[in-house]
Amino acid sequence: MSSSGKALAIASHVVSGFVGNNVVTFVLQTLGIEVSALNTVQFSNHTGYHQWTGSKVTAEEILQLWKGLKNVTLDDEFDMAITGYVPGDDGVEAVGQIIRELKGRKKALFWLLDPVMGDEGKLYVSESVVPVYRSLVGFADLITPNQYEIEWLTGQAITDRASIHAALQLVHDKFSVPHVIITSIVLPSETSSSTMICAGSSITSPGKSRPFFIEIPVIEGHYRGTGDMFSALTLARFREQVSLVPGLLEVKSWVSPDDVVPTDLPLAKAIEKVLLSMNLLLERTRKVRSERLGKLSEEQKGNRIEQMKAGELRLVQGVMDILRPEQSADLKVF
Ligand code: PLP
Ligand code: PXL
Repeated sequence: MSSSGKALAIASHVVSGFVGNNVVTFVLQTLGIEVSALNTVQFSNHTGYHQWTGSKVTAEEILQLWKGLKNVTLDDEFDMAITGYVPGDDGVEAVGQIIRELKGRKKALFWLLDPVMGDEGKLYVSESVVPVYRSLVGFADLITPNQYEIEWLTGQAITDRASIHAALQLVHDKFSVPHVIITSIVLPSETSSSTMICAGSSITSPGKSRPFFIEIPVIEGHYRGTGDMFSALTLARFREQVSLVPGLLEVKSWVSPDDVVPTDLPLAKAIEKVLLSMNLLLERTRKVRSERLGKLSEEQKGNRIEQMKAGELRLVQGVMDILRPEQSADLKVF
């Protein structure tokens, strides 16, 4: 497989279940990327259960772990970094420091930044995190905000296709980020309730970029860890695409013809594959959830904990959805 290499993954850890680094590690390893996982929280389970034990990792502890890697020269092996949920502004600052050091050492280090801040109108990090992300985003090679997060980052409200376009352009112009994907956009005016939009854009040459849109079916139910799965799949699949281009991870300087049709963009090709995997794995998860809830009494069915347990991503069972989505779609392996 063309995708090999080593990634530093900074995200949360749960003892049981599939969010954060449990997802990122499995997805990247399945697709042939070695992972060093630096955990930003250690909780018993994800917060959707509304109760958990454990603690956040402090910014000092994050930097201490980074220092430990440097002390034994394990820091010079990474050619990718992927970062997700970090709860506080000092933690995000610490992540920024790590990335700056990594990039200072190896210019071609590729950083996928998922600026996890909130969803569906609610912030789930402290508001003080927002300006820190704004100050760091220019170091990223690819960002994967959702609709709510892109609004916080750019100040551009997403209401229609023109505003999606404007937000994508702002990411390139204001922050100089070469690649961006906005996930799970819901536009009542443009999409039916059964679909949502994933919109992306890559800079193709100085001052020019190519946006694209992909409409995807919404799968019934709310699942945790989907953003982590999306960003890990995106890192692996995009790397497969750009590794076909001479210059390998020098994505910032990579130039494609401006007349490339959007569907030929490496980012768009990668995202098509990512969304196929997402669709298969979420459909698998939905089926298991519905079977499990179907076996419960009405009272148990209404219990939040039972609902969360039933809806954990079926990641291990879905390894083929991740590895070979085209074949998995044909085989319908369950
Ligand atoms: N759900 C589905 C079906 C998706 O395809 C994606 C990404 O496109 C997500 C969720 C992830 O979105 P978010 O970053 O809002 O968690
Ligand atoms: O990205 C999802 C996620 C990550 N980390 C923790 C979470 C969740 C979603 O609930 O609780 C700790």
